Amino acid sequence: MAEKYLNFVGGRRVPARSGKTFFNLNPANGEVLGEFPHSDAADVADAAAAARAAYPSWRLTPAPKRAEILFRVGQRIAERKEDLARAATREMGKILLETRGDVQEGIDMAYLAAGEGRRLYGVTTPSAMPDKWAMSVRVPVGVVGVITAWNFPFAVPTWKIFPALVAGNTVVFKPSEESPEMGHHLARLLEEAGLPAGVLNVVFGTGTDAGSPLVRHPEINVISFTGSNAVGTAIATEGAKLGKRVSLEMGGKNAILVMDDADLDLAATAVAWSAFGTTGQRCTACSRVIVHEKACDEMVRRVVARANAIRIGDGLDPATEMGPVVNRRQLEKVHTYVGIGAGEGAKIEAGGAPAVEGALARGTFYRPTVLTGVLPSMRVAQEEIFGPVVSFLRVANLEEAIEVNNHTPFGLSSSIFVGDVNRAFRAMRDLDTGIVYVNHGTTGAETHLPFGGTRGTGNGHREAGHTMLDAFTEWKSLYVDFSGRLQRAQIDNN
Ligand code: UN1
Repeated sequence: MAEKYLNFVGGRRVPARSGKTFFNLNPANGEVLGEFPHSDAADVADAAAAARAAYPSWRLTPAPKRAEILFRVGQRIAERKEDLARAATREMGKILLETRGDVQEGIDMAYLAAGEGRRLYGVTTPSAMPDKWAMSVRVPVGVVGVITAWNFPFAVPTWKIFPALVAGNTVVFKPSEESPEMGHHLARLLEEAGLPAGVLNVVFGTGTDAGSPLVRHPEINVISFTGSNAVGTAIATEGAKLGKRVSLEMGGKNAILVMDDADLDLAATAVAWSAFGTTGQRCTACSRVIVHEKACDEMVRRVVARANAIRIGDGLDPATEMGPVVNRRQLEKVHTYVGIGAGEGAKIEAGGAPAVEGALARGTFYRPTVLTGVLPSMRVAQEEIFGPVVSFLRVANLEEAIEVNNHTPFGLSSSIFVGDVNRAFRAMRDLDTGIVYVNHGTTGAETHLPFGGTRGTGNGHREAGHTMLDAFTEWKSLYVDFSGRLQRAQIDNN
């Protein structure tokens, strides 16, 4: 019997009003891990009402007190890191080494956001008038709707929920239906750390039935979303009509540039980690290698050797180096893209098929895949695949490499392997992505730097880092006139 989980609304655990449920499956073997409420608009309305009711007193709770809860959450996550990592591996597949990192990112974020409780800096500035004080402060926006993806089922929700909470907002959180258990654990940790009832509410379910009503609900002031471009664009459109603030974190088509003077061994290791880590299912995953023609054949040889050597299997097995793709639909999508690439003229140098031998047949596994002869305009070089597939594009020089990198609808992360410091700085300046790495792969952003991308990756917001509060606060300007007379700005002083 699968364990039954409930929504978390106003501090109580409740089923969906409809009584409907869905099952959470392990992508490594099809095992049923849990049964969760399949929520709809009625459940979202309950959660939004609870969040609204909790808002007035949470807003007025001193920020350092709000932060204390986050410090305690950070400690509790650290104590439970291994169990949390195992739960994440079971429900979404990536290997334990990486789910430990996912949980660690949540710990880092807890301490980072908690630190804001004693900062939350405003700005003071002189008034243009005598005997008058001027300053601006951050204030919470209200109720925040959080909708997240399954690939970082712990870290990414913390990037949104912790800053929203420390700033004084209350939250309704809809985790991905592919990773609901981690949403449950996060809520439990916050509850145990002393978060008052209603400040965080969780509704489980699908984007269509629970996510859309959350976006449309009038009590939800901000939507913070991580997921696909199609859904993010629909949320932005809906949010614009309703006058909501929408912060979007969407796809990537991230590239590693490899120049002719690069350390090719290091570059190949970084390509393999960035392309096949998390089974290629990171929004920061490397899906293109843009390589100088003099280094191309050698790079292909090295990356193909690494791809063929990767041990595929259940992420709970310490010997496994790459886990499954999250579900069958995604597996089919990945395979379809490889077919499209081959149809467009790319050569499959490694992988190119699901992995089905022995116990792998029970899960949704795909072989690490390397495509060569890819041209910038091909669909496999333009569209996000979100699987363990990397394409090689050959270029003549740095300028062409940068041009090719920037020629996609996305701009999340990019990287360059190069020895020459002048070329490194040119790349840092001209690569049009929100994150640029030098002599490092495209994944592994740290929580205390802004995270996000240009062009189709987002809508201008950056998560975490010193920008973490921007999506979740309004600026309020305050003027205090202590002259005892009416002073007319722009008139009396000119
Ligand atoms: C994501 O894939 O949605 O930079 C987030 C990284 C991780 C976060 C990835 N720290 O790869």
